[in-house]
Amino acid sequence: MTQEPPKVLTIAGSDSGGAAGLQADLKTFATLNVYGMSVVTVVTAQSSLAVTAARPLPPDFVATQLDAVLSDYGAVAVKTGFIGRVDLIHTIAKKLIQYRPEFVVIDPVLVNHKGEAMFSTDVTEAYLEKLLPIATLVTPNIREAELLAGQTIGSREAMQTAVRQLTDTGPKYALLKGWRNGSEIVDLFYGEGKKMWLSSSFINTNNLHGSGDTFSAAICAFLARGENLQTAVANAHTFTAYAIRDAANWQMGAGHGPVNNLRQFIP
Ligand code: PXL
Repeated sequence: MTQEPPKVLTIAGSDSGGAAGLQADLKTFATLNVYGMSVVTVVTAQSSLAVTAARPLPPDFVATQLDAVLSDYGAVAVKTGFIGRVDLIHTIAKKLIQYRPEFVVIDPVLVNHKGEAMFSTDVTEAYLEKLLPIATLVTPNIREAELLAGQTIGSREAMQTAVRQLTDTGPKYALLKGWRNGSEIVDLFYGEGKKMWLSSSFINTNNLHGSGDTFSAAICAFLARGENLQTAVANAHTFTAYAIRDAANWQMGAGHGPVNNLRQFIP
């Protein structure tokens, strides 16, 4: 008999193009041999070139989806992706408090791939007030951390200040991603007395759509498989670096294409 896979849930938007959002998460979960579930927050019409429309789902319907999966299957690890609305943030926070999954990874989707803020500041404030306090781990990129921490981040020292500040707002751990230092991309993991710098080579590519989603989904998968948080982050970092490198020269669409989150990976 095949052993039951560990269960993980993404609370995220749908990307009709399949590069980002819950599609990136479910592909990553499957590749890493965990059972993936998805609660949809928003449905987007999206290509590699643009998001042409986005329809948020009503908060009570998101709550009903969460009740359905968490009251029955349950999930060891849960991640949030694209939410973008204060009312949805409140609903999701309430349900996570009600069901208390062991690991909660908050990927605060606040900026687009050009680094521009996508939502008004009340969304950032709602993350700080409602979701970060119940997170095991928060995983902003540099621009998102700048919005959350209210300061610019342009050095290793500033990264250290930002992760300390982020963990002061509630999450046990913070992973700050994507500081470009010459030919290197530097990430910093911090929390509960642990600190780990991660680095990978800068790759000049158009194909990073869904790379952040893939990283946080992989962290959830490794956590659900029983790794400790630091190892889960390190494995997910390696998985994501390979996913980016593999797809660097792909031309899947005319624009900002996906990473290879289907690559077989044994840590
Ligand atoms: O990569 C962030 C992201 C997450 N979820 C959805 C998205 C995007 C970016 O395009 O559309 C649904």
